[in-house]
Amino acid sequence: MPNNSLAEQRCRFTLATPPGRGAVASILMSGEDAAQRTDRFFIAASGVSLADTPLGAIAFGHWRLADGREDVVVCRPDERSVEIHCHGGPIVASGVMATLATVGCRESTWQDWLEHEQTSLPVEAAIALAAAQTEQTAAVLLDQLHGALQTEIETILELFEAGAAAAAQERLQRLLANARRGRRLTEPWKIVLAGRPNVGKSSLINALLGFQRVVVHDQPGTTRDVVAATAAIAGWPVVFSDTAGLRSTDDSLEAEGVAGARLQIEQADLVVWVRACGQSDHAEDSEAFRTIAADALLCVRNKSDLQRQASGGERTASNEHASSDGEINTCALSGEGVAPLLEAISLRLGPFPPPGQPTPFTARQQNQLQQAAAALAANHSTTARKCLQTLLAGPISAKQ
Ligand SMILES: Nc1nc2c(ncn2[C@@H]2O[C@H](COP(=O)(O)OP(=O)(O)OP(=O)(O)O)[C@@H](O)[C@H]2O)c(=O)[nH]1
Ligand SMILES: [Mg+2]
Repeated sequence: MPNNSLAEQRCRFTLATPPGRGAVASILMSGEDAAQRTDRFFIAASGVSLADTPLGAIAFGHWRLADGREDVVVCRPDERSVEIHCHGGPIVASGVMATLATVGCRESTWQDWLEHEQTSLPVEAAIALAAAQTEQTAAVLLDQLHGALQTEIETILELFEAGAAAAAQERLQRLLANARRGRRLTEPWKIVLAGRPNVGKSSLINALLGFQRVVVHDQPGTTRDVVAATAAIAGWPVVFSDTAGLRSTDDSLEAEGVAGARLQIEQADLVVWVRACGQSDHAEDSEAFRTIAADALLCVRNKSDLQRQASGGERTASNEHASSDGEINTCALSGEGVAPLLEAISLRLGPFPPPGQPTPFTARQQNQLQQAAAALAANHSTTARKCLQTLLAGPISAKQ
């Protein structure tokens, strides 16, 4: 029986190269009898089976597929492992993997391959690093891969052993404070542009992105659905969401868009509240406005060109980039004020962790740290220690 559970435990494989086309695809295999299973399909040009090939030696030959054969290069880095390198078209790699499945090998994702039965900090860092979207986030994750977070948690555990609970708690709190930004290394900040219809939210998103991502029209109520666009600001990954202009309406489609906009506002890390110069909020959207925490709000006055025209082309306090009440004046059409707006957003996102700083970056890590800190505060030092030990190497089921 090819797929019985004993066989599954004995051998697994994963595609180590990214999906899509490439020059070469690499399949990793691990488990007892990996070489013998390979020999069911691998015909070496030398005539020597892989099981009889010395460890580390590279063997060339072909692979017997269900409907043909393909050239491959195989290698046994150690007793339990085999690497198979074949042509990089997805059909060839799938064909090779399909044959492995017929002899009881189980396919894993590359993430599960790394984690196997335990989630550890270096593995989480390797997975996060592979998905890093900017050089800056990659640098911080690389620090964690090199042990910054692990060493800090080991230090905290040593403080426990030495009975220094207060010092341990202080360091735990510092880690938790770092986690707020650390989570954003892997999950982008959510920035929502909101405000009345026709104030220029969509135009401003396009100006911030530097290309025409969303539809702009002189008709109020143009944007109906939430449109998201990813970008990076000062190295932080961000997702901008354009939303429907807030107003009460009898149009059920538009009303749905407005409800969606309100939901986006609730879930945002930062709301860029857009008004047009000279325009005040209506009571109906002031309500949505009031729900936004001060540290999650940035106010913008768009269409500063119209204000300037009205004041005869002169720059006044209300049409300079930053007005006296802290709002940023922009003209989405000319791009004026967009750089100061980006600067203000980047100040809100905050600085990057300095090199080498221990920084938690996953929900699992943050949860374990929170639990450890709460247990310690309640004098449950055994539980606190257990949480930290799980953090260093926990079962996959603890993954969030
Ligand atoms: N003069 C001037 N016009 C602008 C500016 N920004 C946008 N507009 C114009 O204002 C109109 C509305 O722009 P949009 O970007 O579609 O406005 P919106 O807030 O997304 O509108 P809704 O999707 O309906 O809520 C368009 O005709 C834009 O060209 C600006 O800075 N100055
Ligand atoms: Mg719009």
